[in-house]
Amino acid sequence: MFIDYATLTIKAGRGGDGCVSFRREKFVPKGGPDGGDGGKGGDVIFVVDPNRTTLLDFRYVHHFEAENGMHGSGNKMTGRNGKDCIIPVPQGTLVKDKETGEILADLTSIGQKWIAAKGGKGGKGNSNFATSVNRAPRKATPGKEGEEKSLILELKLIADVGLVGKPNAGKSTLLATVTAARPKIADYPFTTLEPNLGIVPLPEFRSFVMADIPGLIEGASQGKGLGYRFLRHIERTRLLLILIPMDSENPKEELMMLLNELNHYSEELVKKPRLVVRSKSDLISQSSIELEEAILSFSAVTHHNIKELIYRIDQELKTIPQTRFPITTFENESGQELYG
Ligand SMILES: Nc1nc2c(ncn2[C@@H]2O[C@H](COP(=O)(O)OP(=O)(O)OP(=O)(O)O)[C@@H](O)[C@H]2O)c(=O)[nH]1
Ligand SMILES: [Mg+2]
Repeated sequence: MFIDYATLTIKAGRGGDGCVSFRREKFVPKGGPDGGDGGKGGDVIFVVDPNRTTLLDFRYVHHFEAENGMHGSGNKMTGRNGKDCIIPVPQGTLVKDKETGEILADLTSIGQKWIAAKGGKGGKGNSNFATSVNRAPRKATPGKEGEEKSLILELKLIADVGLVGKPNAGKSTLLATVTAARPKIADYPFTTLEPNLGIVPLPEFRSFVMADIPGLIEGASQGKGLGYRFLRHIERTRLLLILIPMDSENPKEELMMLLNELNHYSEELVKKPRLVVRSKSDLISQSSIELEEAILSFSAVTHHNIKELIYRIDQELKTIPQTRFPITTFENESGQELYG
């Protein structure tokens, strides 16, 4: 899943009607006109909320309406304005018109507000229409309808964690274990040909995004294998998770090789915060060689230490500032741009 996607319909409030009313006074059968104006209909407003990270909420609620304005009343009372409908969205939400596909808004900064549908104006009460020749106008205007729209929301997911390892290290298996993503998994190298993203759910409605890329081999920076050209997809991740399988013949050398390839690609990549972990802990045996740098071992097959792994990643991410923009763009085989 590269792009989180939702469709919804919104309707702004209708303006309240203007009122036809006349002052009632003793002995004056018809006083002057005193009909008030209708209130304005509420707007539908999108607000970028730092606590949202996905569009999951919109899977369940698809329709949003702002309140109508109240009608005007006698005594020149203006109707109350309708309440706005505020819709919190994650940073990076792109809003498109569902019919035309036109981009209506790109909501990129925290706190940014965008009026998605304007509420209708209130109508005028008859007190507005009195003239010297018509002192008792029966005219008032109705409130205007609020705007109504069908929208598409798209969220460009930016990965927080990038998985790095040799082919067959178990990267895709880990992604499939901890997210709803279903990448291809097989016991041959270069199973993964394209990056995969998944959302790792955390307690309290938090989450982080994990990116799985093709495996890296020695000489990758000279163009060997596939992984190298995908490294740019993890350039903007906040944390690298380096997987060294438990059955590696020389874990230390394997780690050095991976770091070397990262370094060849860019110094920034090798300087990026990282956690080194051992995958396939179920394969631990007499011949398994220790790796000092590794903080833990886990198995995607037996689920040994999976919770602990997620916890450690989450703790680490909490220490790394969130730099969500600019965005990395993924490209799939057909050259179509996907976001990551
Ligand atoms: N025993 C064991 N096998 C695992 C584990 N995780 C993955 N595997 C197996 O290792 C093989 C490779 O797994 P993948 O997840 O495809 O490896 P990858 O790192 O994504 O490989 P590439 O996409 O080629 O880079 C598959 O046969 C998996 O079933 C594990 O925790 N324990
Ligand atoms: Mg893979």
